Amino acid sequence: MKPMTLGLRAACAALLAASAFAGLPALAQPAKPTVVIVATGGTIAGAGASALNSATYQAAKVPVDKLIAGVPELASVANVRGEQAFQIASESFTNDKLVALGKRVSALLKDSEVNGVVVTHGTDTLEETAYFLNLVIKSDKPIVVVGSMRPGSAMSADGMLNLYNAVVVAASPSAKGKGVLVTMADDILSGRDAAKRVNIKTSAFGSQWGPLGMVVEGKTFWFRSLAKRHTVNSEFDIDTIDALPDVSIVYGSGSMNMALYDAAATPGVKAIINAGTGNGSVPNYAVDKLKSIRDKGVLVIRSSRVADGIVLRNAEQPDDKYDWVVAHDLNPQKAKILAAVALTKPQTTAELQRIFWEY
Ligand code: DAS
Repeated sequence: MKPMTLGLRAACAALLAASAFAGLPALAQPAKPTVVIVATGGTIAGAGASALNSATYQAAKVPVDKLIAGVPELASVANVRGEQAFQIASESFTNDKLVALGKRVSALLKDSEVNGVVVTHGTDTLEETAYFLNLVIKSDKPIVVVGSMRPGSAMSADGMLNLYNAVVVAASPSAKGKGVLVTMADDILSGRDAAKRVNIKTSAFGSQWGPLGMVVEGKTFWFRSLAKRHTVNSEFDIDTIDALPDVSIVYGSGSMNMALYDAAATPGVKAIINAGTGNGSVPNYAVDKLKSIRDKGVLVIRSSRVADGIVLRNAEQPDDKYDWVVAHDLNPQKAKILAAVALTKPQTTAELQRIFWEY
């Protein structure tokens, strides 16, 4: 009998191996994580008349199930299901919608079957919602807020990949405990300091402190973590918040009209964010107005209209003397969110200043 050739021997070995496993159950594939997409509207759900309409379109038109169907690759990343919380352009977000969204996200993350949540959102106030959730959701599971600068109907639309990246991050165990995240244009930003820095490009979002990481071809790469308190380390809890107090922003410039402050400090307003020039400066002719507002029990918080930097306490303005608070590195809209969340409980000026330094 002719000796078996190498090839025949290999074929027999393969057959033996296959038959040996034939009786065993197929190697169990790890269960895919479950990610819930909570849709609120925005450009990522927008529709324009033609592929050339990258900036002329209607936001908040496409329902969440169509968004998911538009990115079939999501199915390889996670078991994905969608909910339509709202269908609005995000400039129309209100405090009651923020609270309702926060409560829904919190409830979803309490479900042991849910590994992460993605919130699709307009880009105009995405930074406020992301920071709000970062302050009040008591979970270390990934929460990713995502939008797009072009509608899905436009040439080179950015929404599909932004959404895919958001689901990848929300499904990633490595994203746990990092606070609320924002995935835009391949960056993974912290919800705390992500901001819309350009109002018409796909590279619109950034942070003066840089991204936390990147997501590329379905993989996450991390380079730093947030140094501030958030989510499970926050003293604030959406489950104990039913409404947010009114906080106004007054935008600083040369030759300001003092009536703006009167209009901002209407009854019920708990704090005014002064978006001052430079390092949060207050014109000499406005100091008495702000002191009188403070005397009425309204808190005065100095932020800056300048995008980057930190507003220093007692630098050009005697904050101790006037009993004012500084917003640290927070832009005026983020300062408004933090002040509103903080003032769901009574705060002394010193307590509020601590909160602005810790969050
Ligand atoms: N109006 C904008 C919004 O809904 C559109 C967008 O960029 O998402 O925030």
